[in-house]
Amino acid sequence: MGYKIAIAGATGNVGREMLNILAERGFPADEVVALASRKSLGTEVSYGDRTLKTKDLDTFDFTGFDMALFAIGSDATKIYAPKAAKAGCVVIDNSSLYRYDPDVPLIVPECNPQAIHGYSKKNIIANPNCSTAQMVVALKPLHDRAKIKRVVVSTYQSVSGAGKEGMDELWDQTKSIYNPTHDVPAKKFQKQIAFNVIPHIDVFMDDGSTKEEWKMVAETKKIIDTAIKVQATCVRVPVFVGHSESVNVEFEEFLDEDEARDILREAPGIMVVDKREDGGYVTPIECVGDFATFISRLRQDSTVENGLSFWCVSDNLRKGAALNAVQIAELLGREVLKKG
Ligand code: 11C
Repeated sequence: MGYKIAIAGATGNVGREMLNILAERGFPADEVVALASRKSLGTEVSYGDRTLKTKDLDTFDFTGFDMALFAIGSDATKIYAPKAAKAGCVVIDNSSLYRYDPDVPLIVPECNPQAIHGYSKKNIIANPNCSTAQMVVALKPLHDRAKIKRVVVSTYQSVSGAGKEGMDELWDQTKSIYNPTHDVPAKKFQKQIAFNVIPHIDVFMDDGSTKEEWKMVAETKKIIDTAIKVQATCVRVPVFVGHSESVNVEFEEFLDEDEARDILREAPGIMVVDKREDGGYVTPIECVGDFATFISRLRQDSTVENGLSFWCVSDNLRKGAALNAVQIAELLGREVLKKG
């Protein structure tokens, strides 16, 4: 017997990837239901070689469902996640609503799988922000070996992180540059994104950082170790899919770059592509559709006592969202629900 699983937000960028990944990984599901808001009702979505017609999230009864993967944003999650959880269905939520709730585990299966057992306090498990997910997969095995003191990260985040509207804005604006009669003003983003970069993602906080930067700090602490200090600068770039990060790490103990490379080669979820030659590194366009987080440009940072720098790239709709959610569902099945 397999699982009954619902996908809330099945017509969005992340919801569609959730369905693709459940099918690709052969998730043991007896029943998969695609849920959407009333305005997308009846839209057809692919699940492997099948087509599912979306049902109304608003009236859906989660009773008898084992799990629900949510990709609907915080406002709708606030309404529907408690309803599903109360019906006995474990919610794996991609929004930021529950990530910092002490009664909700925030899980990246490669880093803190043991946290799964905390799911039962609210019947909810949180999925991290995309920029955090790919970074912690790389940091965790290095932290286990040499204890991280401080991380300085700059991100290069694709427009798909801002949903379909973000992708449309880059596409339309790029075309409009060649056709100046058809002006496409900034709407989803704060400034022109085509042929530009914008050092601003999410709202500003009182200390001058942005919420996206704050998330990287708070989530890294919750997933790996509260003692790790993180300084983040999050930047939107005109790339459709795939987030990149320049990561600088300071450790308690010395960690040689060759040993770090070997550790990362053995680490789950990581693919090291690090040749010191033209093209011997991974760029975002090459990671689209992949499950791995790619590490390149690993090198010693000799400006501090125990420092390393590296380049980290991953598909933000996959490891940064849908893949991690499906991995949590697999973990929950394996460790707790034990069906299938
Ligand atoms: C972006 N990281 O690239 C954001 C998208 O908290 O789940 C995901 C926001 C979140 O715009």
